[in-house]
Amino acid sequence: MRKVTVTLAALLGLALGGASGLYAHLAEAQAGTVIVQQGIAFKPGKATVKAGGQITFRNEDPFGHNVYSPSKGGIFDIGLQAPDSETAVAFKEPGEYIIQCRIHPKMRAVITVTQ
Ligand SMILES: [Cu+2]
Repeated sequence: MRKVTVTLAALLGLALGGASGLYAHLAEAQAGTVIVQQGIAFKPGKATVKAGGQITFRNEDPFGHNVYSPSKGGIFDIGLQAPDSETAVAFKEPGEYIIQCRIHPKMRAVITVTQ
């Protein structure tokens, strides 16, 4: 199983103050969050992580996927992710990041990074 760590440059963080109360408990419960790529979908489609934390993307489909974010402040692209591989991405800046797959444009998830 291939494991790669990608660190975000995170030049511009979008500080979102409003959602912090709601997601505070979730963030703690989901330390070490995993999002799987399964059935041409990200599952779960939403996740919350504290700033500096990681989300691991694991491909459980029998074909390749990609994970990238076009969101300002969190732009990254892990390239082709082979079946049965996983990639951990660190999110440094608080904000909300859209996650997509270049191979399957309908695949989409939202990562909320809290303080
Ligand atoms: Cu895909």
